[in-house]
Amino acid sequence: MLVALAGGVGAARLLTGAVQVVDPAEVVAIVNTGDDMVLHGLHISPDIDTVIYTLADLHNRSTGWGVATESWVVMAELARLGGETWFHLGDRDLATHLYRTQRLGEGAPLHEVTDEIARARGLGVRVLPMSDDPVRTRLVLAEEAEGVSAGTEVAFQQYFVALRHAVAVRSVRFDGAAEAAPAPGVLDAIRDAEVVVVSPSNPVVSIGPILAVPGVREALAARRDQVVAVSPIVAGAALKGPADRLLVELGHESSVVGVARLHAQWAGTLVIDEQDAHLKAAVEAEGVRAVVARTVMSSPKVAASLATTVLDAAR
Ligand code: FO1
Repeated sequence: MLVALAGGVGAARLLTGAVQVVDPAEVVAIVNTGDDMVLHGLHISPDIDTVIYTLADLHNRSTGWGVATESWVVMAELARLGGETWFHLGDRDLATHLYRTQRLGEGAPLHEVTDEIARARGLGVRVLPMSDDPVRTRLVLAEEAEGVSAGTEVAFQQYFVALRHAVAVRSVRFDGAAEAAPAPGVLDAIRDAEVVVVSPSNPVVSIGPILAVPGVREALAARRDQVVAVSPIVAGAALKGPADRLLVELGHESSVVGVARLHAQWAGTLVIDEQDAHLKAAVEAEGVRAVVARTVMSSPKVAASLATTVLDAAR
């Protein structure tokens, strides 16, 4: 069984590679819910939806989130009413949030609703939220941005979308993490996995919340030789999003060595891109085995070979 700690786009790409080399029924994605929010009274789980839409081949390829061949009638009408339209919710995407909100309102836990949505979308992969309990990523700004003063704590989507993450961050916390329980099946999946891959997602705000759920770090550390991280940083930069800036702003190094340091306690191996091959020894000096491979998943074929590299690294 291949278990992936998953954030958004990078994780979804790797999972599309994994299902080419492993039976999808043998793949489990443990997904970040720190980005979740309630907007228009709807519970939105961006990373869960990105993973499910991508594995169902429904995703919008240019943005990485939301649904392809989308329409925006509701958003346009909402704008006419003077409603909030800063967070773009397409008509087909809205169905997901309506269904999820209805089921949660009926008392179904998030892992059950997520399983129903994944099955309805035809997935063989098991998609698990990291927790059924609310964990919300919140960031303190290090500088003023668009009228929001330095020192203000904002919710994740306000940082990522409203402020376009174009603002330095002073600190990040995962509100609710200490009181959260891993969703049913999360710790068992980590314990029984042939390999656990820490996906190439943002180490701070996509992988960080999953690690903050009590019990997860310990479960990973107990399987350290089977835990393989894939660096989201290539040649010092993030392929997409603010991972590189966030690492530096929070006092880490935006390099494969910095990523190795972050995961050294629970990941025995770090897969680094060929562009960082010259840093192999520096990564291994952190006590983490370095495996050099193509990690920029420019095609499903590259994603499949990366998944194979991850599996081989754990064997
Ligand atoms: N990201 C944006 O930059 N702008 C948006 O309007 C936006 C809407 C949106 C709607 C549903 C959804 O699942 C994701 C959406 N995202 C949007 C992406 C989202 O902020 C990110 O996927 C994650 O939260 C970070 O990976």
